[in-house]
Amino acid sequence: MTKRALITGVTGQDGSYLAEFLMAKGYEVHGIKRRASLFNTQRVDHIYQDPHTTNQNFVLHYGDLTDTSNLTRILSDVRPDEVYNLGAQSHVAVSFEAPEYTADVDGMGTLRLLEAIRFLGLHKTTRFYQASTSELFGLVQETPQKETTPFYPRSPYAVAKLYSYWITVNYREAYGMYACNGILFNHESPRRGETFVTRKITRGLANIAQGLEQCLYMGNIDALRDWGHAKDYVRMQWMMLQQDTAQDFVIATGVQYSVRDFITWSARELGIELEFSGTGIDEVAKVASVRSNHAPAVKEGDVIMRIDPRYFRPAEVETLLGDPSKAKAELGWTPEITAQEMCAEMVAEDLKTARRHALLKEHGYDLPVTLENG
Ligand code: NDP
Ligand code: GDR
Repeated sequence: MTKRALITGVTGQDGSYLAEFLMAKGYEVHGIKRRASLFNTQRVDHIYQDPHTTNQNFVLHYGDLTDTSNLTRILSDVRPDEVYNLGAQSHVAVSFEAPEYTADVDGMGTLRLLEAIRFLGLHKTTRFYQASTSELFGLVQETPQKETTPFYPRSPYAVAKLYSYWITVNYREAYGMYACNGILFNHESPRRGETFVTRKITRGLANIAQGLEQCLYMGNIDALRDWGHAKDYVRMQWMMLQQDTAQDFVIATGVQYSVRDFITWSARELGIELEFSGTGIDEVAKVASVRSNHAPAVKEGDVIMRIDPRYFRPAEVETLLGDPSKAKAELGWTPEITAQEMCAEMVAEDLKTARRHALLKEHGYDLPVTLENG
C-alpha cells in the first residue's frame, strides 16, 4: 500500500527537502501551500507534476494554518498516514513585530491540525510530527541542551512553539495519538530563507564579491549556534514517525560556532580573508587579502561587514548547543554534513546566482537585487 503524507509548510526549506525524501521512498505526498500574490513554489517547482498529464504523487492544496475548516477538509480528503506540521511564521525577529499572528499560526495552528485529526477519527491511524525547536531552550538552563533540559523561551515565536510542543504531548497522552516533537537545532541549506543569518551571510558576501552590494549589515555576531544541514534533519523527521512508540527527540550536531565564524568561513570560500576590528556596534570586518577570481569586485582594505543595531533582538538567545545522544542511541541517527561543508555548498550556490546577475548587469540587463534584510 502506498503511504500518504501531508506536509504543512511544503513550500519552505524543510518542506521541500522532506517532500523529495518521501517521494523517493514511494510516498504519495500532499502539501499545503498558501495563496500568495506572487508564485511561492520555487522550492518545489522541480518536483511539481502537471495535473493534466500525469498520475500525481505530489499534490498541492491551497490552505492556511489559521483556517480550521480548510485544514479539516484537506485532512478529510487526503486521510494521510503521516502529518508533518512544518508550517510556521518561522522568523524569530519577525515574531517580535507580529506576535499575535505568530501565536495564531505557530501555536493555535498546531491545535487546529491535531483537533481536526481527532474530530475526523484519524487519531488512531494518523501519525503526527511537530516541528519543535531549540528556541524553546532560549535562556539556557543547562549545556548542552537535551530532551530533559528545562525550557525558557525568549521570543513570541518560541512561546508559541512552546504551546505547540505541549499540545502535541497532550494529544499523545490524552488520546493515544502517535504524536511527537522533533526539537531541532538550527539547520540550513542553499534553500534557507534569505533573511536567516547563514543565508544572509552567504548571499550577501557572494553579491559583494560580484559587485552587486557593498556591505553586509549584521546584528549580534557573537551569537553561538549548533548548525546542521536540513537534508540530515528531514531524514530524522521521517525516522521519528517510524518507531513503535512516539517519543520526542533533540536533533543537533553537538558542535557550536559563532555567527562571526560563519562570516569568516563564507568569505574564505570566496577567497577573501577578513580581519575583524573594533567592538560592539563599532565592530567591522575589513578585507585583509583576496586570493581567487570569485571576488573581482573586492580589494584589500574594503570594509564589507558592519554592525547595524536594527538587527539586534529585544531578547536574544545568545547560545545554543544540542546533545543528540538519544537520537543516536535509539534511532541510529547521525548528521552526515558538517557546518563547514554546508557553508561551502551555500556559498557555491549563491555565487552562481550572483555571477548570473553580474553577467546580466554587464550586458545591460540590470536585474534589481533584493536588499530586503532580516
Ligand atoms: P520556512 O520559513 O522555510 O518555511 C515555513 C513554511 O511555513 C513555508 O512553507 C511557509 O509558506 C509556511 N507558512 C507560513 N505561514 C503559514 C500559514 N499561516 N499557514 C500555512 N503555512 C504557512 O521554515 P523551515 O523550513 O526552515 O522550518 C520548518 C519548520 O521547522 C518551521 O515550523 C520552523 O519554525 C521549524 N524549525 C526550523 C528550524 C530551522 O533551523 N530551519 C529549527 C527548528 C524548528 P510560504 O512559503 O508561503 O511562506
Ligand atoms: P534563529 O535563526 O533566530 O536561531 O532561528 P537566525 O538565523 O535568524 O539567527 C541566528 C542568530 O544569528 C544572530 N544574528 C542575525 N540573525 C539574522 N536573522 N540577521 C542578522 O543580521 C543577524 N545578525 C546576527 C541572531 O540574533 C541569532 O542569535 C532559527 C529559525 O529557523 C527558527 O525557526 C528555528 O526555530 C531556530 O532557528 C532553531
